[in-house]
Amino acid sequence: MACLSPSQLQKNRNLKPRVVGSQPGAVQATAPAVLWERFQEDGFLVLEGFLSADECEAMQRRIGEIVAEMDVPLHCRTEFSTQEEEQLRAQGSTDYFLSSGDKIRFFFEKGVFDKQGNFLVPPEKSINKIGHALHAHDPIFRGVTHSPKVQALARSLGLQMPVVVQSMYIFKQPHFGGEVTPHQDASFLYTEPLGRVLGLWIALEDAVLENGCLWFIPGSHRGGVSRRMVRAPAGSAPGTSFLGSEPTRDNSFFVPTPVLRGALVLIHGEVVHKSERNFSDRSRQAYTFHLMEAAGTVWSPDNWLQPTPELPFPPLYI
Ligand code: AKG
Repeated sequence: MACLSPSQLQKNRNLKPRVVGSQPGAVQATAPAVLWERFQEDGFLVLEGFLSADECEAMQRRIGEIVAEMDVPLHCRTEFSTQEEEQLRAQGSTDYFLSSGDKIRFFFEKGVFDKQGNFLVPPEKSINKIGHALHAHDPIFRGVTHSPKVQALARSLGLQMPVVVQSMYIFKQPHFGGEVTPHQDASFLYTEPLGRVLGLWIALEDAVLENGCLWFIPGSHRGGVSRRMVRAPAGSAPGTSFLGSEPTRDNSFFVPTPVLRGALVLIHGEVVHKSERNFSDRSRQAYTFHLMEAAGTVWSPDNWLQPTPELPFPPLYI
């Protein structure tokens, strides 16, 4: 597995993010070839004005309802003190994560529960993300994921048989929404050949430096994958392990990518990206999902996320 050399990274340093469109509707007017070229060059592409404020609002309203009804298993709310109990908790949390691929599940920020499992902050302010199958189970999120706009975009990028592999609603809570450390999505969503996974990340609120916008290393999608998260044999702890490691990368290689509410950011499966902790008093909510071009692609059986009989990866074009 290859990763970028310092000289390759150095070449990328001064590239600026490319932004297409600044008004709602601008994206549709953009020539597909231009989109594709920019995306190929940088490994990411900002499409401002992809969704309207009303479309963003509808998703946020729906998430409010889902959170109001959420059921949080005890092992995700309790901090145990003995080593045995801690192991049980860790195993329970691992199972909760590993079996979340075809469900709607809730994942929390650190330190939001007391020892008894009570919320120390209001529940709706404690969630880090909801994953990993909103696109399959909720009509609003299914509607956005399979919308004519998204399908048209996928077609314009030349995708023949895209399938939806996962979705996440990311909260980036005010004041303590955690950082997302530098990574490549293909570390978790590995395919052969590489280059078949595409993230679509939609800003439901303005995402700026202060509330933890995305940062990218332009061009870093050309260097292969530096580590992979693989599933351990069933029943073993901790459930997953890493092959390889994430190299230390100079912060100056990253380009901040602030966007307005409604922007869609296309993320190549191998581009290195991150987001900082949100220290501001504004949240930075986003809905993101990943597509795989299924034509001629093998989804790694070692990935933590696997299609299930209940939820095979649904085709995007329906
Ligand atoms: C991803 O979806 O791969 C991300 O890294 C998202 C990070 C974020 O929303 O802060």
